[in-house]
Amino acid sequence: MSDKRQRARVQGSWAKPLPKQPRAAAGAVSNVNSPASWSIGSEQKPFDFQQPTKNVRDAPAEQLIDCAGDYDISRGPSGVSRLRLTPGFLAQQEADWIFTKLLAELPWSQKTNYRQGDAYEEPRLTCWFGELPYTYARSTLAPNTQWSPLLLSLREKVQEACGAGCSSFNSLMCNLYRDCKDSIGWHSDDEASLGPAPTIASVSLGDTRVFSLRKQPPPEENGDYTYVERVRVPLSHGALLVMEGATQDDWQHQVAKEYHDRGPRINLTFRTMYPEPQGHRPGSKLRFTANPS
Ligand SMILES: O=C(O)CCC(=O)C(=O)O
Repeated sequence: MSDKRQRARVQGSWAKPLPKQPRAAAGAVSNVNSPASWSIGSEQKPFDFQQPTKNVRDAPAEQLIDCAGDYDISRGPSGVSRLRLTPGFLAQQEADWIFTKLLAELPWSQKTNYRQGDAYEEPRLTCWFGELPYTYARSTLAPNTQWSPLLLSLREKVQEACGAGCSSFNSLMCNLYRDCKDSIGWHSDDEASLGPAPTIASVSLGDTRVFSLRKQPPPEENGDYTYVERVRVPLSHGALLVMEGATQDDWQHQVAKEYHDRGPRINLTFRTMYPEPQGHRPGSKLRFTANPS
């Protein structure tokens, strides 16, 4: 290939010839040292750079949590929001075996939720264990006390790891993300039936998915999440994540869809449920947040 042709080649295709520049009128100044100017056609206009008067606002950088440890992600009037991550909480072979068994044996089904009167199917499969029903997004998972020996021993192991304050997980929400298109939208686990400042312990099995958190914006932001703090926690096969303190009050979380293939993932969230407070509509929130999807 000639040198000229080689230079004209752009990323595997051929460069289009550049449009002809209008010739500068005779006497027109074309000098990099003169004040900045821009042109439309042959017309030249002076351009004065103005320093912006308003402060330009940057969103805070997203924080990545991917190592074992306790992380205080915020501290506010409602208290400390704490995440405790233990990657490899279950050893690889144990996690493989549990994953295969739960995928095959749990009574997975697709829940129908309601938003402003419209029904929609959750983009994942779920099943629920506990003596009490669990209502969220205007639909109820019926009580189910059929804990298998495997689920009971997992609960034991999780409670031991969580220590004091986690000895009474009486309920388990199981989520199955079949592929990269399955997800759970932004929400907080803050139904009144979970009590104030709930501790929630979540075990992940199968393909890694990103668990994201975003801070609740202050009231003056009118529900705008543009500038809030964000945290990203990749949850791998066998990982344990515990959310504590004010995490459900002050943060929302989600597992978003992904645009690359993902294998199935199971998430088990152990919780302590209380009977719905008297006079409360089932599933009502301690404070208002959007429904998960
Ligand atoms: O799949 C996960 O890691 C999160 C599940 C979740 O947010 C929930 O069950 O409320």
